[in-house]
Amino acid sequence: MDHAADVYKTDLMTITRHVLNEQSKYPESRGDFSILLSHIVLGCKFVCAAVNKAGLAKLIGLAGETNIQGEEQKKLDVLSNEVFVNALVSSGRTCILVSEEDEEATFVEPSKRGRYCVVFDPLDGSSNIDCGVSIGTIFGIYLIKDGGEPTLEDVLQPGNKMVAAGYCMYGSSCTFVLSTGSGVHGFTLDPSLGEFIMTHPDIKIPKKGKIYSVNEGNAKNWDGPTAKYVEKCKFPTDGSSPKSLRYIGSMVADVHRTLLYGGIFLYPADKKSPNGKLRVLYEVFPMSFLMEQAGGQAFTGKERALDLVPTKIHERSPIFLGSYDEVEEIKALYAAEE
Ligand code: AHM
Ligand code: MG
Repeated sequence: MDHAADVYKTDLMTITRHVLNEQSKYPESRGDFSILLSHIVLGCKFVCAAVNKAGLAKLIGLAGETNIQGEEQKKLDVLSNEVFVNALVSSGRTCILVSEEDEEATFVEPSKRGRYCVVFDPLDGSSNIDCGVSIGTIFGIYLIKDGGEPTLEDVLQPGNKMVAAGYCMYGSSCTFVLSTGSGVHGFTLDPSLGEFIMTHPDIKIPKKGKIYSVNEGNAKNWDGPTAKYVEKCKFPTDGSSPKSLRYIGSMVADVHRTLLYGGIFLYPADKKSPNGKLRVLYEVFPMSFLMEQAGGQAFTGKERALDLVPTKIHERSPIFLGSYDEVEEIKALYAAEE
């Protein structure tokens, strides 16, 4: 037996190798996607390093600006946004960028333009930075039609038009989860190599789950179906055991757990926020894309989340996503209301 192979895994599936493998299925592919992705991965590695050093480098703190949602922006948000914008523009493969941190979409100058539009939240869950809880980057990718000037219409597309989506979680390890439309794969950063190595091939979400994840502090203002669903989680009427509640308040971490362990994550509408809190383009769509690719479902309370057609780049939507059977229950409760 090969001793080295016994101790070390010697055939490593990096993200680049994985994407190149996938691309080889399409002979017409020009390799642009793997270049784009390598720039996104670079951004994630940078943010991962910055998050790890945040306490030491005194990077945490208010940058004295507010973002377009009127929230206080932390320095790490600003830094992460700059890193991703620079990495994406310099890839030469993008034409439009939509970031949670920028009010307007960025149209890449013609000399650096490519065919991809990237929508992203560079550092989601920033209220968790100060206490060291997991945070993450979320992204979705669209392809513009060949020829023609890019316009905002190219990103105001339903999620079912995305060609890829993913997130990177900066937690106890740095985990990158990606779907290019043929399943969901997870990679973990090996800090000694500086490479993401495939650790979770072909993730499938369990069909049923034992965990629900929601900010119950908003319960007073929930609509009927949400209230009924959560009540059933706690007091099931079919003889099953009550579900456990897990809520980190950091979408990437809550969705990552839901993907691996099953269950449901919900950020519903309420009387104060009739469209919920989470943003369609760079939070709801990428996570819904991943859920469906993993065998789960994503629903807005009205329709399949990926069929929603956004009209504004920072639009919000209620979202229920997770195990197939759990989302089926929510859908039935909304259908009964009609
Ligand atoms: P952010 O983009 O300002 O960080 O807000 C999004 C975050 C999500 O990560 C998380 O799911 C949600 O806000 C939590 O909201 P709440 O504190 O209302 O439960
Ligand atoms: Mg966010």
